[in-house]
Amino acid sequence: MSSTEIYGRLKDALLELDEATVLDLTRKALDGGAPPLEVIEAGLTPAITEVGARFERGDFFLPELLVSADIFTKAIDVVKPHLTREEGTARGLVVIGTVKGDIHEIGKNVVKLMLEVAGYEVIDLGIDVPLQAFVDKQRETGADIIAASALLSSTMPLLKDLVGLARRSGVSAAIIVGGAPVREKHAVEYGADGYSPDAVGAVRLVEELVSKVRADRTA
Ligand code: B12
Repeated sequence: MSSTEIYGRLKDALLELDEATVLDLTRKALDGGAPPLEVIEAGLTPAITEVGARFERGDFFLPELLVSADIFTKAIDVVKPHLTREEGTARGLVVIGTVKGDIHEIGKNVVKLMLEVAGYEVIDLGIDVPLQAFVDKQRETGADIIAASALLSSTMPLLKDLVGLARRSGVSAAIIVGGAPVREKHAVEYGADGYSPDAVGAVRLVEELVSKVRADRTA
């Protein structure tokens, strides 16, 4: 079976909430030599995204969402030991979290994982994180980047509040934002330093911004 076929079946299995098959196909893809990052990006992420689309269409309900989120997390755990991290000192320090009032963590966790694999140290504040906690942790650690995730219309405006709070507090880190409803135009409106619609883009963004932040600090 080719990787593409496996990913197609993987999506079907997740939509059927068939945990054993999802985990089995994830292992098959890895054993067949598929790169672990590809398994996450091309296999698992489109599958959970389709779950989201079905929920939005009213074909799936909360119980199915919870089960699929749990299966997705277990599949990521299968992939994790196959990921080789870039060796050496960390390329930068990132504080990440999902903002107050929001408990969505799947996307944030994928971004965190990709950053770690790319050689960054990531401090994960978790979900439902008060804005002040992002600022306090950056201050305590001297992190280069604050990365904030929001998935609800009601919590998206907090990204703007976070940028405002961080700027007023004189934080010397770049602030990046993301989450399914967030678009480039919001990031611009909020005054954030960057936005990406996905985890691969988030890594690229962090790469660019860490150099910029460090150059600004020494200027
Ligand atoms: C899974 C899910 C849940 C799960 C979360 C499980 C978990 N452990 O995270 C559960 C069931 C708990 C849940 C709860 C709720 N949910 Co919900 N949920 C979803 C769903 C279906 C998928 C989200 C997801 O995980 N996607 C997969 C990941 C990989 O994608 P992602 O999060 O977008 O992340 C990617 C990018 O956005 C980006 N990214 C993410 N974060 C960041 C951060 C940075 C800095 C960067 C650069 C990039 C980045 O990279 C990621 C990887 O590629 C979405 C639908 C959707 N289409 O998004 C609804 C959705 C977000 N939920 C919704 C709602 C309404 C709720 C509830 C209020 C439902 C309820 N009635 O109780 C509660 C909210 C509780 C709360 N206070 O937060 C709505 C929001 C509507 C709105 N406009 O506000 C959505 C859009 C569904 C809908 N259309 O109704 N949900």
